[in-house]
Amino acid sequence: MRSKLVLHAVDSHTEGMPTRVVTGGIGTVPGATMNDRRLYFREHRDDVKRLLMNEPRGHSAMSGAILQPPTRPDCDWGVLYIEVSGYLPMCGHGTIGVATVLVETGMVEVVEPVTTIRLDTPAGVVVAEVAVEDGAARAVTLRNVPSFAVGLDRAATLPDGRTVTYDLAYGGNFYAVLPLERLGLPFDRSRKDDILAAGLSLMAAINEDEEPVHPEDPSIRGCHHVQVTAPDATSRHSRHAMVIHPGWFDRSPCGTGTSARMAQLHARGELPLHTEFVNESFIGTRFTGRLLGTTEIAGRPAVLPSFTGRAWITGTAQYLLDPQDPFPAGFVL
Ligand code: PYC
Repeated sequence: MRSKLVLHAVDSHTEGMPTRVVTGGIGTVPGATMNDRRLYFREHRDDVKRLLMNEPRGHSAMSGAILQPPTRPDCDWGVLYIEVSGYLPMCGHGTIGVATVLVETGMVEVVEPVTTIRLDTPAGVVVAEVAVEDGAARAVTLRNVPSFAVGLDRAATLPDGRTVTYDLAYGGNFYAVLPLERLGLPFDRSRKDDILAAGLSLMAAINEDEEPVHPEDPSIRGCHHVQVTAPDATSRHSRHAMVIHPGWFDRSPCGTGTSARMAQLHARGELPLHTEFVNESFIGTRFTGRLLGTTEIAGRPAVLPSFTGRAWITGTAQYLLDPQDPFPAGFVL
């Protein structure tokens, strides 16, 4: 057995969505902040991301997180998020996977009934409160980064000439939110290919018209997620399909998407603070969220979201790269 590298990982899933948590083999990525490290990794180590996420070691909806020493003294661990599609500033399901792995492998001091872990992410500090019972992580509640509505009732013109209105909100990534029926489609998994195509064309139109940019960090930009809601979605219990660039669905209820959705509902006056909000994924799994308070981001009103979900460890692995492997960075079909 020969290998050019050995990457240690603990694989998990959060409410159906995988997170490959890389626990060793990368070293400390250069950068004064986790966002600097995200940009460095994107520029210099993309082959490692592609090796771990693409086929044959991953698949077209693969997602992962790389553990790092924190860049700030008030955090326990740093996290970089990787996906088939790139490098997210923040990922909710991934962070729930990370917190579960940290507890269940003993990589943090485990305290029952609640272990609190402070995570240094490219989008800011995220606090994980892990409910622990007999050493097992039962559920994880995240206090996410400040989230805000960017605009309500914005209009985009699709390639077929139709104009569609949508809301745009930030919850660690930018999300377009709209009822699926506005795209002329039923909320039906048998129409998933049509839903993906429609979501991706709206995403392209949004980025072409007016690419969103985070007001405090211009490196966080672009709408790569479209949250299309089911006809029976309410401001207390929403069901959605999450279309993600370049063409896959989140299997989990999407933590940053849940945060953006709560910010959007709050901006519409439909979700008060401290009120339970259930967000359901395309496969029927759920996160339960609530807004803990308000704040400001670059002078605009923002909210402080939290949400709870569960993750399970599915395996441990050492990923290798044989020097003769014809696909050193994997491939996407
Ligand atoms: O849970 O935040 C999330 C997420 C983003 C993309 C996939 N999952």
